[in-house]
Amino acid sequence: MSPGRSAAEAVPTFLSEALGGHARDGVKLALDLLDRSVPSDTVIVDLLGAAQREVGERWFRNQCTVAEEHLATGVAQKALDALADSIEAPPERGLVVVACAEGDWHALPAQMFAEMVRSHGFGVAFLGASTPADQAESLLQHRAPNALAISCSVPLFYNGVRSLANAAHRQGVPVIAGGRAMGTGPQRALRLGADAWGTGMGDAGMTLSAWRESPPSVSSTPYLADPAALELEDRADGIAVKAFKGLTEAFPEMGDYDARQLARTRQDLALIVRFTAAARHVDDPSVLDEFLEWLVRWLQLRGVPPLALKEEVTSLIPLMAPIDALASRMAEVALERLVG
Ligand code: B12
Repeated sequence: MSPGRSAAEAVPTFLSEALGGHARDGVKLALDLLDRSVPSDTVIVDLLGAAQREVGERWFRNQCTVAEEHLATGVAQKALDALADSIEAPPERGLVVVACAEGDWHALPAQMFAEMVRSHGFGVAFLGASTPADQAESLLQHRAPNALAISCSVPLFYNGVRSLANAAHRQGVPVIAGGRAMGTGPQRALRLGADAWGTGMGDAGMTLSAWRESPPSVSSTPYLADPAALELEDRADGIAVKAFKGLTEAFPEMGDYDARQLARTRQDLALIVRFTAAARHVDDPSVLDEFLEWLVRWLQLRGVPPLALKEEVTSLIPLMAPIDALASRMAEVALERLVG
């Protein structure tokens, strides 16, 4: 690697090594930055994190297959493990347990955060992907950490955040939540029962240090989801089947869809319902807006006109209304924004 290149500038080379299957070269590139005294947090965020986001964008744009994403993620994982082995962490002060919300398989972002926490002198127990709350609870009871850090990458797993937070609170452990799905402010995290929200080691590091000095008092009264939003989530597939039937009757041109397009439409309908329920769980319409923007882009990049999405949301609104009136209203407003 040329001398002086920053972590961000090294992303294209790292990605071409990773996608070319040259895992050792990718790992070496990350370790070289560390040798040049680039802080490990910077290597993690500006090299590995940025490379992963770029892979996600390419996958989204159909410029990279799922297989290539897995290949690149595997190299980023190896590089992260190598960095973790090379980081000289200060003596451990306290313990932080890091876990993904149940259902969420994005373990790598959680591990990136975990390694940064470790490099800042905390002991870390990293539980990996999708952690069931009851299993986490017995570990928390046994290890009595200073904090539980919950990572959530996709809003579909908000209930997993909530149940982990409730489990931690039953054991008197304070909770910080972060990750891509936790948004740009504390609202989502707090609505799910977390005591704090963070984006990275800057803000989260301060919270964890403060808690180590002076643990916050936590209430064991559980945060409960709105039953209507929970029911909506449970019935997403059934609602999607009904909406799909209505759409095929109203739009005979759907008869020209191939099997893949039909399956995708059914899947999208269920996802719209699930993301509406997710928005309800955190009382934040932007969860649904962001998802619909994502879906519009997804469909456009695959040659499906946005009109199809408008029809999909329109068909779902009356089916959601009897189960969760607030959700159906949220979808109406999101639809207005989408077409407006
Ligand atoms: C790799 C990957 C996967 C891998 C994960 C493997 C692994 N070991 O992690 C696999 C293949 C499992 C996967 C599956 C899916 N994925 Co995925 N995935 C990704 C990808 C490409 C990279 C993830 C990553 O490593 N990010 C890198 C880090 C840097 O991201 P980060 O979240 O910002 O994390 C940082 C901070 O947030 C912070 N942080 C993290 N946790 C915490 C916690 C606390 C407390 C704090 C304070 C901070 C903090 O530290 C991190 C380092 O800076 C992303 C793209 C992306 N933009 O992230 C998509 C992405 C997240 N996936 C996506 C999707 C849709 C899915 C699937 C639903 C696809 C499908 N149809 O099956 C499934 C869901 C599976 C499940 N049940 O979880 C979408 C989500 C879109 C949306 N609307 O929400 C994304 C954004 C891709 C895209 N461009 O559309 N995925």
